[in-house]
Amino acid sequence: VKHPLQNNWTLWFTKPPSGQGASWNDLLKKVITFNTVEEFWGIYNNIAPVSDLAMKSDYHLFKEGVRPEWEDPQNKHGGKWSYQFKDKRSVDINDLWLHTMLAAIGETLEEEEDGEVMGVVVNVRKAFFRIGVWTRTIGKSIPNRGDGDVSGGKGRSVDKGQKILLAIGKRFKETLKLSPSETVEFSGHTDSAHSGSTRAKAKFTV
Ligand code: M7G
Repeated sequence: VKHPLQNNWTLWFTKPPSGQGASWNDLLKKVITFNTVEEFWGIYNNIAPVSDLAMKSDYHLFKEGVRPEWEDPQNKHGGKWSYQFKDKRSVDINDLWLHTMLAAIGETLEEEEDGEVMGVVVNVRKAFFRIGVWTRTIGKSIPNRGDGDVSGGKGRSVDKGQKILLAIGKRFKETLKLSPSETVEFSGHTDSAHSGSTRAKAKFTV
């Protein structure tokens, strides 16, 4: 018997650049799409653990049909919660990434009707590991509908939109087993794209 997931998920991998001139698009590779618990474990048990990945690698686990990049129409007005583990040697990054993936596919990061979570990502960098959760909105208006809409998405009030995002941040922080004195940070993708990096200024923290 196979246990179906609520959504179909696609695993992506960002290859570290070898030499110069490789673009983001050359390096981002789709690995596989799945929709059962059993398939998830089959894949998980057959790919390299995060701790074995080369510097500048990423894994992305996104809902099928959403590319793990700012440019995707479904991410365009979104943002992400993230946390950087700077003490790379003391953190069990494999365990934290596994639990982040399980929270995503098990749909425990949000309420079913929220529809905010697009995917989760882990970045292997020289000075840190970073885990993030991408959201569809930044908790307020999605512009350019031409109707002056100022809702928090899906006809929500801005207040409700921000509450939903904060709740996702809290659950993400729990998933990462962070102490109360540590904070996860939220930033909008537009800021990330402009600064050319995710090290953009945080909009809010939890
Ligand atoms: P990062 O992995 O978000 O953060 O971005 P880092 O600076 O801590 O490593 C690293 C680089 O990857 C960026 O400067 C971009 O060149 C590229 N990059 C990352 N993302 C998530 C995107 C994306 O969504 N679209 C494009 N075009 N490039 C990206």
